[in-house]
Amino acid sequence: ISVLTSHFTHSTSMASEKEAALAAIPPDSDSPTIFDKIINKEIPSTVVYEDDKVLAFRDINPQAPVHILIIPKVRDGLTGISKAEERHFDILGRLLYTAKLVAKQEGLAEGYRVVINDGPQGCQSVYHIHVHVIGGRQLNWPPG
Ligand code: TR5
Repeated sequence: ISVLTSHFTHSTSMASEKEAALAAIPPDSDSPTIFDKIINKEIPSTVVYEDDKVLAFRDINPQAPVHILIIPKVRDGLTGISKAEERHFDILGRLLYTAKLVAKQEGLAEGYRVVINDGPQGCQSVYHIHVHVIGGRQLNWPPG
């Protein structure tokens, strides 16, 4: 165990993200997540956009100068994009449209990336659907 602990302590951020994703609540779980506390303002976050349906706030572990998460205020079973149903059409459209609004607000005129990670292999670590808006530097493709 101590060897493993030591390994993880000295692992790269990529490995620790993978570790967090693997340790996260399983994809079929409907348990509350940390984002419920952010929505309820029980935990502080830096909100950059909010309306009655969505909340956008700065990622606590930014991967670029601009890294924002956009989430629905009501999860309604949308733990991830793989759980999308027809009833989610409106909120899914609103999440993507908000990505555009936020990117413009952040001045990302040269481009940016919109990402939804799904499941363990997608490195999803929080099972409340969220759209990442990442920009402010040259991004690489393909991702890791
Ligand atoms: O890996 P996925 O796609 O699931 O993305 C989850 C994101 O949530 C990661 O980029 C984390 O850095 C981010 N995250 C996790 C927490 C958190 C956060 N962003 C803002 N504020 C946060 N708090 C207060 N707590 C977290 N655990």
